[in-house]
Amino acid sequence: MTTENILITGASGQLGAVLTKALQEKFGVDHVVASDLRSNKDYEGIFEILDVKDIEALKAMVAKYKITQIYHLAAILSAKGEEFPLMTWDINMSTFFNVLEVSRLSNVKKVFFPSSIAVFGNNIERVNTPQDSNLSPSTVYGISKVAGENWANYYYKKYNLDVRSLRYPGVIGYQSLPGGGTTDYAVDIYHKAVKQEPFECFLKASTTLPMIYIEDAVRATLELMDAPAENISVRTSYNLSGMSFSPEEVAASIKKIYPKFEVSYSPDFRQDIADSWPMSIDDAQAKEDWGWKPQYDLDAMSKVMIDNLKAYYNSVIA
Ligand code: AKB
Repeated sequence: MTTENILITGASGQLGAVLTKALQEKFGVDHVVASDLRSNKDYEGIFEILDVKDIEALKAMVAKYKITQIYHLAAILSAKGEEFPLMTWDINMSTFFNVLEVSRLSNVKKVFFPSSIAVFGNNIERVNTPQDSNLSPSTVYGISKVAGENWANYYYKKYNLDVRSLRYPGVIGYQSLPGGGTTDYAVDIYHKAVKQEPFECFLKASTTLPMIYIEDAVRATLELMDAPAENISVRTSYNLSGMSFSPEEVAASIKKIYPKFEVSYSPDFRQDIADSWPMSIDDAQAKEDWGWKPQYDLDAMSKVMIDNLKAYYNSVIA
């Protein structure tokens, strides 16, 4: 019987929804509180409407459920964030400050903070980008993640708060539609293929980016949070990778199943964001510290994405 009580913020988002289910399986449905700004009628378990910008509401939620771990997923992503830069900064930073402050002043023992490949910018090695590369992000989202990483490290050193973090690459999953990320073309392309519709990509065909299948991303998160504290040598954020591919490579993988699938390329403002990010990531430190090892490559991901999206769209049509 666990003594842990888990709070997830942003639980209705792409990663939040899948991570919440994994946490329910690990700790039990009654020990996991999912939260987001709006109600989620499809959710099975404890769900609370929570604006993490409201520190008193967060404090009350932590007390009500005797929370011991917080997974803080609420944030505005890279592409969406560029539409409203100052609002993105305010939301991404004020919510994390509230999580850090409420955690250190209550019985919260562990905090997970999602960082991103968006922390990287130009003037670095873009192939196998090292863990300790210079961080000069080109987006407000990336700036907020660099700041968040350093605040995580500060709260660990000053208050001994066990904050842990991963620099997620593009996360690909079938459970939700794209949510404002530069890598989200790689989610939408599968939906179009299964619906037998042509796909227009907002990046150039050759734009290679680091990616990860959502099950690998969730497993990495749980393995990081489960690792003994003494094994955690990185208190800003760990580089993490599953695979790297370009739009033309994922299109070729899909065409092994849908030979007639048509893809065109019309780069927009998101091309500049993608061009500032790594092409592949060196996650050797994660492998060394807590045994990270991805299980999905591109073709394995394409199969599971297409199988599940076919089942979903068939159920919708039926
Ligand atoms: C985005 O594209 O903004 C996110 C990310 C890479 O952090 N998916």
